[in-house]
Amino acid sequence: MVTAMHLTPTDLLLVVDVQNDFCPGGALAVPDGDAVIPVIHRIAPLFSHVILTQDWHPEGHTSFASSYVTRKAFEQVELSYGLQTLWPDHCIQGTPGAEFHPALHLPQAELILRKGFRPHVDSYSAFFENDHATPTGLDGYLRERGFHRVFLAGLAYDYCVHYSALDARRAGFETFVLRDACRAIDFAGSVARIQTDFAKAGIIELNTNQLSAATP
Ligand code: VGL
Ligand code: ZN
Repeated sequence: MVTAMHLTPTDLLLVVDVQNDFCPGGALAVPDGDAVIPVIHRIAPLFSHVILTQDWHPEGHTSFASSYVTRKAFEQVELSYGLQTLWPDHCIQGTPGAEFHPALHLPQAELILRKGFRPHVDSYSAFFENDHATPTGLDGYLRERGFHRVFLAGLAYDYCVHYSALDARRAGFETFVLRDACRAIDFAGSVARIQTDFAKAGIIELNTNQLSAATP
């Protein structure tokens, strides 16, 4: 059990998909999704570097149930790269649902990484699209910037945070999930399974009260 985590200047806060469509009232609302915002605002000043991700789909995206005649949201379909869950239309490029929640205030963010923009591939992870083959470029960016440890916050714990954390770890970064700075969709008991996956992968779950700023 980790008790206190001292941050260093090469630590990165990765804020995942805090967008209108994932917050209450949005097209794919995560229960209590906007509750992550004050938590993220409290911890962001402890980090020297912040990056945001933005789910960013074209209309008619292959992950939308509406793209199929006989399918409903939350069903699964077999695509060329494997099983894909179908979602209500969400985070369509240039629409209000795709914008960051208006209360999110992180002007210091150094990069906004958009993902899910290829019409035929979904991308939960900020590192690899759902075909597990197409890179987003984030791995190279983080490496070139000299970051060593990635701390994740945002939405949804069981989808984009989950897959981003696994890929960060696989890419060789020490990876931490800030549990109280995330909220989950949690259908079909996904949360309990993910906690086991994280432990197996060597990903550490922390609460934000365990973080402290780097001591100079
Ligand atoms: C997400 C489902 C579909 C997420 C994005 O941000 O967790 N989930 N697209
Ligand atoms: Zn999406």
